[in-house]
Amino acid sequence: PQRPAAGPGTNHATDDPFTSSRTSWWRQDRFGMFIHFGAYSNLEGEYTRPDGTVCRNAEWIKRECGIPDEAYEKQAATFNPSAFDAQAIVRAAKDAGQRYIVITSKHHDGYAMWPTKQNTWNLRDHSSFDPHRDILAELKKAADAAGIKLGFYYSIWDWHDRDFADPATFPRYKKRMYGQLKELIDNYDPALLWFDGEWDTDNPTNTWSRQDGADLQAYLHGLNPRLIVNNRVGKRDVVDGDFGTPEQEIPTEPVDGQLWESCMTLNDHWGFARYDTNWKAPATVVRNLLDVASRGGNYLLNVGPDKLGRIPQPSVDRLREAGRWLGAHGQGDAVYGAGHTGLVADPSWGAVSRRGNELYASVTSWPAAGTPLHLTAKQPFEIASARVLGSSQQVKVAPSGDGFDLTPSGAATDPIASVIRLTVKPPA
Ligand code: FHN
Repeated sequence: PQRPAAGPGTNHATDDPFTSSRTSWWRQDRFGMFIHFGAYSNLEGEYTRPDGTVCRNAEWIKRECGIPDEAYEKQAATFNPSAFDAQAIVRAAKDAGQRYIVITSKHHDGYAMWPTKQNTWNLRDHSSFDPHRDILAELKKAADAAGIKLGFYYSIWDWHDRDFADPATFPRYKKRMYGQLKELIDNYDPALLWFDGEWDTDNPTNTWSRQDGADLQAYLHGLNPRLIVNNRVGKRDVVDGDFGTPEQEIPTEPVDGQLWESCMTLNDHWGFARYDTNWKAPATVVRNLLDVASRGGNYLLNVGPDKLGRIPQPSVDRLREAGRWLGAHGQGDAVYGAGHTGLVADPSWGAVSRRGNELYASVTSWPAAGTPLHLTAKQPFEIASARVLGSSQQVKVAPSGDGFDLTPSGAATDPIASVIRLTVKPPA
């Protein structure tokens, strides 16, 4: 189920997200970890129906496999993520170079991953998990200790709450939703709320309106004026929060004339699916990140913990390799705090980002000796110096046509991508 493309929006925050101090950490950090973890994780992607047929899905398994409420509630009662290790999760994010985390606090199935007082459909009251533990509190403590910002995904669409599906009783649902969001803000102080499930194309009972979105955003900023909120807080064509959320894609142009973050899975699913084998290569992860950063976007890359709460080893391995690249030779400077340049690289060889007076040409297809890489300049640039990170080789910079050519003298420094750092002469 993919959301329709977002339309133009108006930000209802009190300031301009592009320049606000409220969003500055988010605009600098660039790379985050998405975590899809919930009662669906307990099924690990597979459900055997009473007639013996096997149905596969991840976080949509209840709806897509037609699991009756009582059967889903029965399986959720066995959910026991005893191996959930917040420090290991934060370490995996740090090792990947991911500087913020967004975890599902409540997905469409309505199951809350914290001890909410609004209902008993949650990890504290409806599971086999240790009632003395609170995984969101554990993650918040570990994230704070590691200097990682923590945000919560929250689905407006709720398949479990009876009052959601009936427009006549929807206000009762909305009251509980506001109550849950206040619990999350008061008890865990998230830096960001990542809403979802606001769309109504495949959800005819969803009566969430434009005004609902604007009211919710005002309510949230009343609780915490520093909170960052994504564009799925309300109807995408009017109320759009602080940033757009293209999903499983990298848009070539800015989304809705606003900040944006591309969210993607590392394999085929958001939630854990034991049968999933289609993993993105580390090179794909890094190249996507470089592409997104060069356009001034963020990249939110997902992990789906298994039923015990462990991040799958294939995820950990790929993320660690991405982090190795980012940490080598200062190559992360092409991403963190980097953004638009006014230059256009030829996508056949890579991307170019700007960070202050430094330009970073990230080359994913290194040229044969003596072959120039062309950069089209949309504005005049004067290059003071150029060097390949991690190498002593020289780079010849020469004006050429509508921009300039870069001709390195030696070989690439990294099979994933090599970075040529260009120092721009400040304007006279
Ligand atoms: O339906 C959800 C889906 O399960 C997942 O959470 C993604 C992540 O952005 N959002 C919705 C689909 O657009």
